[in-house]
Amino acid sequence: MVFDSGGLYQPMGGREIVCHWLSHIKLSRIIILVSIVLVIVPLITHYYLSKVESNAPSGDIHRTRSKLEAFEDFSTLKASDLKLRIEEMLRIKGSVSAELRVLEARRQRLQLEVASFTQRIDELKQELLHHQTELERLKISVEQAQVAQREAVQRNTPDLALPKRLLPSLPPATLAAQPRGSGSACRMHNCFDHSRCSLVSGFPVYFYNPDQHPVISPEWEIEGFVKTTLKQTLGYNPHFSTDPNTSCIFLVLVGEALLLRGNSSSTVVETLLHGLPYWGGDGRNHVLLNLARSSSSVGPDSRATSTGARDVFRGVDTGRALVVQSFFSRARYRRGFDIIVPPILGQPGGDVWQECPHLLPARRKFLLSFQGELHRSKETDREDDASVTDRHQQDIDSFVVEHLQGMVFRRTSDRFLFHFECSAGMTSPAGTARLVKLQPDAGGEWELCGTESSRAAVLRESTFSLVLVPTQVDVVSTTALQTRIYEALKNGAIPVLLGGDQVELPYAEVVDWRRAALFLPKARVTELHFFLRTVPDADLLVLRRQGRLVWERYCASVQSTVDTVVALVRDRLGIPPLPAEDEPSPSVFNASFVPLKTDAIVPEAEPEESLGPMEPPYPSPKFKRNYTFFLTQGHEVWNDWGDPFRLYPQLPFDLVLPSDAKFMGSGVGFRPIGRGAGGAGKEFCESLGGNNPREQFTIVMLTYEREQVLINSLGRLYGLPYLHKVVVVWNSPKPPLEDLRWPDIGVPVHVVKASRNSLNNRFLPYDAIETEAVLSVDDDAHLRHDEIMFGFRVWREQRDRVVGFPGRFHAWDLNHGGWLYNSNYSCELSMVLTGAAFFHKYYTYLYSYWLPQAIRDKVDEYMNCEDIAMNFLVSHITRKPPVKVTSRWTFRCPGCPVSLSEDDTHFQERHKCINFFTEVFGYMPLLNTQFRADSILFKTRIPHDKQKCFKFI
Ligand SMILES: *[C@@H]1O[C@H](CO)[C@@H](O)[C@H](O)[C@H]1NC(C)=O
Ligand SMILES: *[C@@H]1O[C@H](CO)[C@@H](O)[C@H](O)[C@H]1NC(C)=O
Ligand SMILES: *[C@@H]1O[C@H](CO)[C@@H](O)[C@H](O)[C@H]1NC(C)=O
Ligand SMILES: *[C@@H]1O[C@H](CO)[C@@H](O)[C@H](O)[C@H]1NC(C)=O
Ligand SMILES: *[C@H]1O[C@H](CO)[C@@H](O)[C@H](O)[C@H]1NC(C)=O
Repeated sequence: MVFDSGGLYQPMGGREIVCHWLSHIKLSRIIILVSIVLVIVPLITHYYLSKVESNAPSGDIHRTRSKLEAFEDFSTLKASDLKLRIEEMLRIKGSVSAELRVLEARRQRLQLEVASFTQRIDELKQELLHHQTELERLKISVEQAQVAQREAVQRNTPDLALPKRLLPSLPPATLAAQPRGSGSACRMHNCFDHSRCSLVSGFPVYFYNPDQHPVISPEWEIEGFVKTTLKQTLGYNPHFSTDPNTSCIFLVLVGEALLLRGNSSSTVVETLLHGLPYWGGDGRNHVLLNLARSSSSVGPDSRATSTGARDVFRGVDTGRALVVQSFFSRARYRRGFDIIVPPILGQPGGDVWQECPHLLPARRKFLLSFQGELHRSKETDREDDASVTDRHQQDIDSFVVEHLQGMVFRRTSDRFLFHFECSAGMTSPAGTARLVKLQPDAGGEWELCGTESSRAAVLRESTFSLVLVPTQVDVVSTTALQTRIYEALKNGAIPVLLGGDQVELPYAEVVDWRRAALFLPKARVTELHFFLRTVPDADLLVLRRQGRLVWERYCASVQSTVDTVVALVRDRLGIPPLPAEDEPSPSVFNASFVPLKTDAIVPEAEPEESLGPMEPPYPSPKFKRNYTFFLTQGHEVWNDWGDPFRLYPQLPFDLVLPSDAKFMGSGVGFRPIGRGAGGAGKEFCESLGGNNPREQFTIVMLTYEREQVLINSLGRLYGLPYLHKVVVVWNSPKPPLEDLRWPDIGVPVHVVKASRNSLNNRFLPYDAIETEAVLSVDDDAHLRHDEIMFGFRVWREQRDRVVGFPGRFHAWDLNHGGWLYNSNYSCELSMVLTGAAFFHKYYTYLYSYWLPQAIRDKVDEYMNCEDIAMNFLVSHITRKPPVKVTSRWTFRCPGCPVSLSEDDTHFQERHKCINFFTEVFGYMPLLNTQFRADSILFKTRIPHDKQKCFKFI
């Protein structure tokens, strides 16, 4: 209410009165009067106006007039009258102000009322908006459900699931004895009984207990270590079976001869072999393991000149059995049938990573090193065709050696270490050097000098390690050669095989050796130095890293050798591996207990936009590529990111279809935006789009005795689109309080009872996780729905990476060297913490079963660093940095113990973790990135009738 004097009171009249009066009264009074008038006039105005208001609408104007007329006589009044008048005026003033107060109160009341109505309107508008969003969402949901229904109706190829393993029921039938030597032409198609190995058999492997069925000459000793270890490790192999009736292949450990005497060994071996209960006349589907073990890992009391495995099968009729060993002559080796393995040199037990040096620096003291001595056996002096060839080869070798020796004296900054004769002085400081005759009957073999540790010392100082293949051309592999390669890989010296074109390396049909070693024909020895100098650091490190991968995965121990042999035969047959095991997820509640529910969810903040449809639960399809994935991605599985020993339900590397496929016959499961026509925000929110079929994600939340924090976090997930399930890992030994009220958020909340309180539980491959996408969040993390949705969409396009919100980096310690963990603001990051990040379920298997145990132990020791370990793992596998996603606000967690993450010991531990993990991996796998994902139309000017992808991000 504006109090305006202009309307009813005439200002002209007022001024006239004053003028008239002035002429009669002295100046001194004038001032008083003026002030009085100045006070009174407005008061009167108030008064009359209030009268006007209260007595409206009629009669009041007249009354106002009469009052005003009284002022006409004002001039004629005496001072005493004036006083009276003033008193009256004051009285009037009093009543006026009283009325004013009332009015003011009323005004305020009305204002309040207006405000409350406005608020109500706003609320209603909000509600309307919410209902519209909800309606919108329901509409989308209905549409999506219809699409899903149509899909289900149209699908004419039902999911295949073979009901039963097809297994043979009898041991191999005994066939009539084959003529001697008929096995020499064996290949898989003519000597292998495929009928025992159905695609769905699961590839059972029977192992003859070497104590019950020893295949060794009575004069030989089988080495206890290999026998015991093999028995143990086979127990860990999932294909291992004790039932010969149903098995596909039969493993036979053939005596590792430590000592060979006499001449009848071949007959003895043959008799023992043919006497095996399931030999079946020709040894079909038998795999004869002859695992070499070099003397250096045998105890000091053992015979100094013990041999590794020689060709124990010389003169033995092995029939149709596959032969697995390190030594093969060209005549005996049946490519694609027999298997070359590295010698067994690993120490029993212990993590293999501890045996490897750091991959860096790229260049070491010596560019190239070689230590060995050419062994010339009497056999090569025989006068026949082979020896003529061998002589020629010996000439070549002499030339090679001469040339190499010349290289040392050339004017070059590169350093070489060549010893072509073993001598006590050079090999080991302790002077215990001795010649290890690994292949006494193989002429032209380059024998190893010194002990394993003295050789390792040299290899660790060498960038490249020269491997001279035997002079003999009729061998495809020798134990000494394989030992050299094994030791070079282990010690990070890249093997350079001079004459590499004439030999075969272990598991060559699956392992791509060209990524781990260099091959040169002997004739190129003159170009060797030039060639090595051209290798840039990046390639050098790739070669070295790949070498270590091959060594760790396929060579390092008895276990890896046996697993690889089994996997290789299985791979040949096209049978898929057995599935990786999920972790059982027992509920924290017993079967009879029904947890209490909260009455109704009051969403903390209304979603202001429709983010996606509400869908019925849709677990990701599993095991769709059992029989094809080894065909299309087998190379990567064996040589890159894969694990050839296990079958995983899905992989982050699964292939994508060409874009047109989804519109031309392969559209099942796809949800193209605008049904393929595309579109901005509105259409975008209706479908997932992208290159992958529809899917949902699982939230995994680790919690420890913070029930209310957890319950609040769960409540905030109400109405989150594409959420399949929430898996809460209950790390506390105490079960949740019985009267704890759990929010009903529209999707199942599965509370898993953890077997112990460990941060590693966050990454267990629980069977309750039925989607590929896993969103790992801290129990106190506060993520908005649009942030989660956007993160999910980004992850769908970066399925092999960690995609999330809080970024951190590893910084170089300028003062002390080594790595520091850093959480400061930075324009570069290398880790995304798993307190709020998406990753593929595949990585939970790798984290739990594949990562060296030392890392999980360190996580348990510090109760810290599990997120760093996960980033290491993923960057190691992919060689890519994680992806940071824009959040609307900086990631925050209100209930977070700020003190904890800023706590000094917490940081100190994280520094230590980073350095320790680097040691385990042998290099720093983390990579830097300056990339952050925003939604496409973020900060883009778009027409008003179009919506952005997200309102705020
Ligand atoms: C693929 O392998 C998995 C795990 O062994 C099995 O559950 C699934 O039924 C198999 N699928 C087909 C089509 O054979
Ligand atoms: C394997 O088959 C044989 C012959 O039918 C039978 O005697 C034997 O009990 C079977 N063994 C097993 C483990 O089933
Ligand atoms: C299940 O748990 C509830 C509460 O913890 C307990 O009262 C009840 O006896 C349990 N029932 C069984 C069968 O263990
Ligand atoms: C983070 O930045 C502050 C201020 O620049 C600095 O004092 C502190 O040392 C930094 N912390 C780390 C871990 O680098
Ligand atoms: C070697 O074989 C011959 C003929 O079979 C036999 O007479 C001789 O005793 C054998 N020598 C040894 C050490 O077994």
